[in-house]
Amino acid sequence: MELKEAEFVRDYINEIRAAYAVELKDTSPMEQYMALGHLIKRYNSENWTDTSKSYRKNDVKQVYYFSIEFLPGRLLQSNMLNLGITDVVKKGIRNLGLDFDKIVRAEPDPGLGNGGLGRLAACYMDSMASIGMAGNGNGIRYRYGLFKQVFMDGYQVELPDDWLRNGNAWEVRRENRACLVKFGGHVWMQEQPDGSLKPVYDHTDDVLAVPYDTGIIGYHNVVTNTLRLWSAELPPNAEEKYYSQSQRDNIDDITKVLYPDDSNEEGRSLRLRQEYFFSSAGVQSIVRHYLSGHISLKRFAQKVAIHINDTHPTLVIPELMRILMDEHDCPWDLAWQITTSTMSYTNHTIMQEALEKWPIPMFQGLLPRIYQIVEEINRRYRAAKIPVFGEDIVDRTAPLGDGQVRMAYLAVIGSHSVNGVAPLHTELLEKDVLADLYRIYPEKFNNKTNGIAERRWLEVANQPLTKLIDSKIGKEWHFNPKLLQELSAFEGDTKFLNQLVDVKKENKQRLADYVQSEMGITIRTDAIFDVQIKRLHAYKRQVLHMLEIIREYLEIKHDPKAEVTPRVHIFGAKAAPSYHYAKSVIKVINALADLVNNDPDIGDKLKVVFIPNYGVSLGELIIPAADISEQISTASKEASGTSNMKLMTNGALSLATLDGANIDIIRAAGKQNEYTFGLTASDVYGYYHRNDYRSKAIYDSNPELQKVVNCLITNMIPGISTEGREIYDSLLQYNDEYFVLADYADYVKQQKQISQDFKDVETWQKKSLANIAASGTFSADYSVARYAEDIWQVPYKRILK
Ligand code: H53
Repeated sequence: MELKEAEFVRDYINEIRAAYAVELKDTSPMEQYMALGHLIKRYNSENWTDTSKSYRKNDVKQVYYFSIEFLPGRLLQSNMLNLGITDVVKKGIRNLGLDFDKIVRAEPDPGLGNGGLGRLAACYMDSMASIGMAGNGNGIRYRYGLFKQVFMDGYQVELPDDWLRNGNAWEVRRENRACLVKFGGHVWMQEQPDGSLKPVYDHTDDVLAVPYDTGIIGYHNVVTNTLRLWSAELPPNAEEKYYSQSQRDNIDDITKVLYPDDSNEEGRSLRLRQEYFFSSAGVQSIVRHYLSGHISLKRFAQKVAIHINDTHPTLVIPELMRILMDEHDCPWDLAWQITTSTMSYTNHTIMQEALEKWPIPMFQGLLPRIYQIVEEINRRYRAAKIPVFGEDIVDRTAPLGDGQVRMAYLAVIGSHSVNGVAPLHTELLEKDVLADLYRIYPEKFNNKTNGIAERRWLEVANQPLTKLIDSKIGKEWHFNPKLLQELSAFEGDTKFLNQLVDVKKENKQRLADYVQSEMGITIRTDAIFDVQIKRLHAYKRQVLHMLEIIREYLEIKHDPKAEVTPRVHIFGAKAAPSYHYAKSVIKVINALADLVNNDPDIGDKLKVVFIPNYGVSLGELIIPAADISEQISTASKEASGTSNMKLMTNGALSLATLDGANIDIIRAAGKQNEYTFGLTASDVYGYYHRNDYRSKAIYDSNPELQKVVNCLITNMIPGISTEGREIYDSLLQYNDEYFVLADYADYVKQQKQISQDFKDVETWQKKSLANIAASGTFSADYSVARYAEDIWQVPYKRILK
């Protein structure tokens, strides 16, 4: 948008006065931020209204991306960027004598997700708007986001994330679009005058779902889509009907807090209520919107695509069936045809414990009508498939089985498309996790490799690098990230390579300043910044990284005078509050950090920093500073990974197993520009099939490994007698479920190679450049374009080269 500095300054001062009735000089950074947010929202309001109007006028097919998590990150800078007003606003703010960085930091980072899944949903929202596609988000407005992590005595402590305390500048509450979501009660069949039966749903517990909309601003294209998050409230007739305190609490609880675990579905009834709540509210509002512009539901699937992000929103399937049949008198077959043509599903994990299953009695009690529909889906599925495929395979894949509602199977059966998120992951779905369903519906399966919002992770997070890239290849890559490839022409340009070194140094300094001021640890910027940022989980193997740190420590202790390449090991990771083992790993890494960082023999050769409260905002600080990107999951377990892509685009070299999208990154940037190691997915499956993995044998045959692992139980690291033993036992007594010891030697070899290679600045920088240049294909712009073409069948405007 066009904005003059003088106009901005005038508007901003007025905004501050109107909102706070004080002079600018007396406002806090929070007030300055809120006023700026409101002003930018107002500047963009016409785009938002016009976008909705034009979708309606042109009867454009809409995509609704249902996700129980969205992790958008702070919106101020990315909205300014996408509107093209960054320079003007920054200048205006500076000339008013305010500190722009402080204003940026005053914005709470909405923690409405746990990790990769929620961040992916947010990246996709950005890209859908940016390529000019009618894509809306649908989720939950949690009053408390993911807990704030602090460390006390090295242990993780969780504090509530009261992110709405000062209000939310970007959202619009739309009470007039609220709808009722019904739980519990009874269903009975009432005979109609024509003799047919119609379900009547009685004595329900009703919850009012109120939408809060946030405009998702496209990149330089006047498009603004909508992210709709639902909040649970008392129904409007609350005064007339008596609600006990516990009923009120039950309603309040639904959208109170995000479940802080993304890898272990505990099957709690509150979680199921959350899932039905936003699925039902979302589908109701979609049908209502559709019917405001169409007379018949017959063409619904031509105008609406609903996407199920992981299994959590799977109930959109029976919910749409319910609305079509019970509220619009659709016969089953037509309703089913409309529903399956509308729905598509992405699977994000092969981990069994993350595949949702609900006990039937709980499900039926909470959602009696929805259960009837699921039962009928189940009955018809069995009736249709048993004659063709036999009873065994149909038993194994039916939506109901073993006394449970199996959400992933329901999602596959009720959708026209099922995709994994990286080629290896999709292959494993087809061959293993969903192999039976793949046999029955091979045509539904496809791969859509994940992507990232390139602009946030470069243009917002790494402005120095962005400027440097622009100076070399212009700005067209902002619209077509694959054009970053043009950078490879400068591989031999020593001056440019040196400039890249300077940029990295500047970013490392920024992170070092943060670490100094927040943690009191001094780190040197000429050290290798070796970064592992992701949820704490056994399969992501922070333990392997930890063993390497112990090894490096022992090596320096053994010969303090020997020359080493200095290193800083940087971790960011939250553990689910109930994940005991993950919390022990945090404690041990923190204890190790204390030991290493304070040992005079070590000095600044080796440092370990576990930065608390990792999230999108910290990612923006850490990622641009990284030299090494640790992507060391047990092969087959990480469906895709996306931090691998963000780190790559910021010039980090991957130290990676052949897992998830690492494989594609390695292929894109060239094997010689990454460090790969370890078992492959088929090696891992080989061990499973033969059942012959013996971690103890590996331990017994490697004296160095013994020394390292033994440090967990020898008191060398103070204060971890319980936690060290727990990890030690997991590796040896419980046979090392994630093959840490199997990969240890190969991993160490690559770490040693890295220490060697880092000394050759020019060669290193060439590798870094190769990563940046090849990273464009991992832009979410291309991913959503492929979803649009292959799955959703919706148009988009940007021409992607
Ligand atoms: O989803 C990411 C993947 C990543 C995978 C992650 C994920 C969650 O964050 C939560 C639940 C779940 O089933 C999967 O672990 O590999 O990159 C986005 O696809």
